[in-house]
Order: sequence, then C-alpha cells, then structure tokens
Amino acid sequence: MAPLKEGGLWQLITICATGAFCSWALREVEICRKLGIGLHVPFGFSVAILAYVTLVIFRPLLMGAWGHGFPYGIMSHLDWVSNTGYQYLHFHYNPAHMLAITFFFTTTMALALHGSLILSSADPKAGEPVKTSEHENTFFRDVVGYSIGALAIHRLGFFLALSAAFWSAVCIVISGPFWTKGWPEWWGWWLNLPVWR
Ligand code: UQ1
Repeated sequence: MAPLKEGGLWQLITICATGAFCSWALREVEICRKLGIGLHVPFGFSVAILAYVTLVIFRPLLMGAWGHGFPYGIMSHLDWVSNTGYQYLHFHYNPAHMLAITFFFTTTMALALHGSLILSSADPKAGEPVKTSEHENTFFRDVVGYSIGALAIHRLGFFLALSAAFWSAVCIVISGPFWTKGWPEWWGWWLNLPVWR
C-alpha cells in the first residue's frame, strides 16, 4: 500500500485539523465576549495550536518536505517521536526540551498542590464544615512559609502550562532547521569556556 502522505491524505488532515482548531479558538473568543471575561482561554488554546502547527507545518516547511511532519497513527506517531529523538543522539540534552519538561513537571506539581488543597477545604469528611480561603493560606504558610493566594495560583498554573507548550514548540523547531548535530554536542560551548578549557 502506498504511504498515506503520497496520496495527500496527511496534508488534507493537517489542513482540516488546523482549520478546526483555529475556528474553535475563535468560537472561544465569541463566548468570552458574550460573558464579558478576558481572552485567557482562547489565548491558552492558541499556544497549544502553535505547538501542533510547529510540528506539522512550520518545521516541515523549514526542513523542506512534508514527510518531516509526524504521522497520525497511534503507534506510528510514537515511532516518529522515538526516531526523531535518536536522530539527535540524545534529545534530553536539547536545552529547550529540558525547559519544556521542567515546565510540564512543575505544572503537574502545581495542579496537584492546588487540586488537593481545594478538595481538602471544599470537600471535608462527612459532618465537618467547609473551610475558608484563610484555612488554605494557613496550610501553605505552615508547610512552606508562603501562600501565593487564590488568584495567583491560577496565574502561576497558566504561566507554567503555557511555558511547557511554548518550549516544546521551540525544542522541536530548532532540531533540524537550526541544529543538525546531536544535542549532547551542543553543550560543547560549556566545555569550551576559557575558564577550564
Ligand atoms: C497557595 O498558596 C494557594 O493560596 C492559598 C493556593 O490557592 C488556593 C494553592 O492552590 C496553592 C497550591 C498554594 C501553594 C503554592 C505555592 C507556590 C506556595
């Protein structure tokens, strides 16, 4: 069987998916306007769209062939990730990948801290009263000596999540178009610093 990309089906899926994602983001803008709230949700979603478009449009364009986009199969897209990673010898040495991973992990930690804090105060065991935001502040002041507050925890989560998606896009778009060697070799600048060279 001929590869799907030869028949143009991959390109069709990519165009339809990108069109659907952008239309959905614009629908979110309509809803935000109707509700009189900020555009944070469509803005956040746009960063996710940016990461996808970077993988299947920007990078293939910069590399010179659509074949560089990842395939839309369950196992085949995993193979693409593995193969693309090994092409740069050890992708974990990619500094933008390091940043992206750190932001992803920090996002999950912040969400775990926040979700568990909210559940512990808003959903106490049977017979106990629901707690106030001062209980939430007091918990973190007792545990880590600092409480970021009810509004700022959401701003922090938003920043962490968007940073994860943003640096993911950066780490893949620089692999190939701007750095063709293995990522471990990129750290040569550090080894070659005049201090210890
Ligand atoms: C926090 O301080 C806080 O304010 C009361 C929350 O809001 C409800 C939280 O969800 C969390 C997780 C914290 C703790 C966060 C840091 C950065 C100390």
